[in-house]
Amino acid sequence: MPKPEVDYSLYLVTDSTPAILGNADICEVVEAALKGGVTCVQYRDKTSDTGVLVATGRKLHQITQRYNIPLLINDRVDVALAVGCEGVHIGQDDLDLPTARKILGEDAIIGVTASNIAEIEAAARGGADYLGIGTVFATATKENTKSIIGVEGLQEILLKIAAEKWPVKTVCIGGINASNISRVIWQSNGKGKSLDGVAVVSAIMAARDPEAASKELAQLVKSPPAFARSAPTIGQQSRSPKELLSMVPYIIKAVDNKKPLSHNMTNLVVQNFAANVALNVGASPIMANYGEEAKDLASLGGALVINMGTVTPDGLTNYLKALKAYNDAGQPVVYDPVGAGATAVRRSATRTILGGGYADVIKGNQSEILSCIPGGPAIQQRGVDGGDPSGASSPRELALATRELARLRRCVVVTTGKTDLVTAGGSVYAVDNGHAYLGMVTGTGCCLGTTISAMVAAHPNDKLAATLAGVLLYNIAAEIAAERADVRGPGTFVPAFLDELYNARIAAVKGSGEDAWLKR
Ligand code: 3NM
Repeated sequence: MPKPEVDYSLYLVTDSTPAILGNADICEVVEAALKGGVTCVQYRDKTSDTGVLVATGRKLHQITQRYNIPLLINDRVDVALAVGCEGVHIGQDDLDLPTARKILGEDAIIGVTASNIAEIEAAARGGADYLGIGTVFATATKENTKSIIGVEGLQEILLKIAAEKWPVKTVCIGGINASNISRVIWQSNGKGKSLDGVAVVSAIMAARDPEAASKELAQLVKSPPAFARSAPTIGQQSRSPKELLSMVPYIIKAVDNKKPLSHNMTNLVVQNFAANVALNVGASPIMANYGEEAKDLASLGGALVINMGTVTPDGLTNYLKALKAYNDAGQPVVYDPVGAGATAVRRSATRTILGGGYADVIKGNQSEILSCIPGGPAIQQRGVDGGDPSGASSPRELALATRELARLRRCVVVTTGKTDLVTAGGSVYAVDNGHAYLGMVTGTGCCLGTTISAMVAAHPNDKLAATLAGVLLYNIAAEIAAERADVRGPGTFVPAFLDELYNARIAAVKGSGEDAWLKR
């Protein structure tokens, strides 16, 4: 007879320490959690004597049986046998998987903690029923966690399991709570392999009302996060350039109509220029780097630009707050990983930001985009400009890398350069417009992010078309400006560029002159 299917979707791991359980009774908390909707329970107690473990395990098993939910024991195969429960969960330092299987038999559920590909492979090949993958986020609940893998690490592991077609189930653990559970499930959902569940300790065991906390988590496990409503979908990923181009004037007009907020968290160098660009493409700019303001601003229906131009520890905290506020409100975020390949601090900040929330659009130069790909080539960028990094790719490799990042992140990616590349994970669209002056004036790369934010805010249901509209408007306005008789170099180019952003918008609104610039 095949083993019964286990529902791992909301997996409770208990904790008996005063810091988590407080004065509560473990059996009462577990019963409340079962009422609230947890689907699997692991009794984890690292300190009690064997007699207490067996006695408590038996009590817990009586309760879980009433709810027809499996009970697993952490570490202790002997305790699981004595309790007669459904299985065990073993860590890398516990009894090995083959021995545990031999003792408990084929029908037992055996889960294994694993945090890297080698551990995953050994456990999957060794016949584990499920893997506990972690530590996803830093947590105070477990001492000596080996590595924080983030959502990117989780994605890498799931991609490997999908590629190898290992039939093992997967649950992630570490720092998961109501604020991030839907996002982690949605973002880690890779090609062909999504998580089977999420394990939590403190989010339920330390909750004042464990039943309500479990109910909320069980609901969140089933609901996609707010930002997923308008994330690029398969059907949107590959369309003819003609179809996308025909939408450009419409999207520019929508910005003019809606005057969406463009909330920029950007560096001091470009604030003034970014505000002027936002105004001239028809958006309403605000330069607000303080994360506490983001919740109010996110409710105004605009988009956020996180430009990592001058990253500091405080700045990073502010970015994360704002990212969460916009994600929760389902409003778009454009992330510009400025200088991501330049220093260890920026590489780490990039991981933290991409692991800390969802960016609808990631825009950067070649080095920056390559630095955003987990396990991607080691890039050494010289400064924040796009020029000639070591590890430079061929155009084809760059297009593939751009698409890979879009697929991994389930977002739109723009790689800027002489030719700009835009993709949502399907076709990669190349935009050859623009002018060399754009590379001779500070802030022009950053202000493309501002322009895109206006477009995606005004046209949120098709972020690929909106992003492409922003890239085209920006580059073609630059070309027209550079050709003007009054422009004699980069200095006179700047005011002319602002003029032409404005003129292109007005032409789109009036329905005149569209062809002239769309022909470019
Ligand atoms: N195992 P919380 S992290 C029990 O990484 C456990 O393997 C982990 O607690 C691992 O949900 C962890 O309160 C504790 O963050 C998770």
